[in-house]
Amino acid sequence: MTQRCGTIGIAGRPNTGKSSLLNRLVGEKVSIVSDKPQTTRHLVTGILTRPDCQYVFVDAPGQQTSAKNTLHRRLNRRATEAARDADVALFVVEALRFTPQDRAALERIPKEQRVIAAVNKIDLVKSASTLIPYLDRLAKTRDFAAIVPVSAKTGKNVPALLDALRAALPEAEAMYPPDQLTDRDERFFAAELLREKIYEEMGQELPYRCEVVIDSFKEDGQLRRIEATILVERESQKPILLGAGGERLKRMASAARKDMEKLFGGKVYLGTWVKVRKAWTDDARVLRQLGYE
Ligand SMILES: Nc1nc2c(ncn2[C@@H]2O[C@H](COP(=O)(O)OP(=O)(O)OP(=O)(O)O)[C@@H](O)[C@H]2O)c(=O)[nH]1
Ligand SMILES: [Mg+2]
Repeated sequence: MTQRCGTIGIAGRPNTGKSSLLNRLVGEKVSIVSDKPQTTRHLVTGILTRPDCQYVFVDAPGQQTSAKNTLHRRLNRRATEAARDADVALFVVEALRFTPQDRAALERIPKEQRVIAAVNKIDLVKSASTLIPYLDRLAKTRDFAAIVPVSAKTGKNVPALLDALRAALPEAEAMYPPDQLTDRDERFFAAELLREKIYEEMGQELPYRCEVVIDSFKEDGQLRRIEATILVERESQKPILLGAGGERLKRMASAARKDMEKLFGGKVYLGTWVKVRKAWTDDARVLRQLGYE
């Protein structure tokens, strides 16, 4: 078989399961997931190498229709670029749902870009007969190269999605060594895993006001010593994040540390601090410092 290799930009509105699907496709957790929308903030590459194809997936933030601050606008720009610059865009929607937000996200993918639709969360569809008219309607919204119903949760139909993606990728030699899983380093995953715990633990609004910065990451024999700061926007958010007697922060840090140990395959010491960086989500200078160009 001919060797294929190319990039796949994952697109869609927030919360459709893009990151979950990426993790399922590559078979490892490379991108953080939560039940809250707008979890992903960075472009994360996940690489799957098969004998006849190397898939280079790029996970991206969900495209938001109501960008309320500078951070949102930066994330939307990232999302647009990821879908545009890839060899093929993978548009992820939730089965039986096609909201105005889905439509807007789809319209942000340039007309000339090749798009494959993944209809995710089919494990939640009770009767298969409802899916067929939905797929028909979806097919009318754009000239998709393929439409594949899948479940990131159960893995159902993921092989069919990989086949469809392979057919859309160019003939090329692999770009990365076969055992490489991602382009991100441990420092990046340390920050992301702690941010994931904030999304899991905290109520609706606070995760969006938080950012994790790794102040230092040192390898000390088998031990990784990591110091992290959680930035919040206001003084009043600090005690909420800390919880009574610092209990809540301790719980989040401990959960993050366990995930890091699993991912890195070694012991981790994690020190965490909370600091106020006033209205950082709307401060272009701070956002630039934090890597949101
Ligand atoms: N039942 C079910 N739930 C899923 C499936 N895929 C994802 N989810 C859930 O959907 C929620 C959102 O998943 P994410 O992977 O974070 O979604 P996302 O599209 O990356 O979200 P953003 O990064 O915010 O744009 C989480 O609660 C997931 O557990 C699926 O196939 N079935
Ligand atoms: Mg995501």
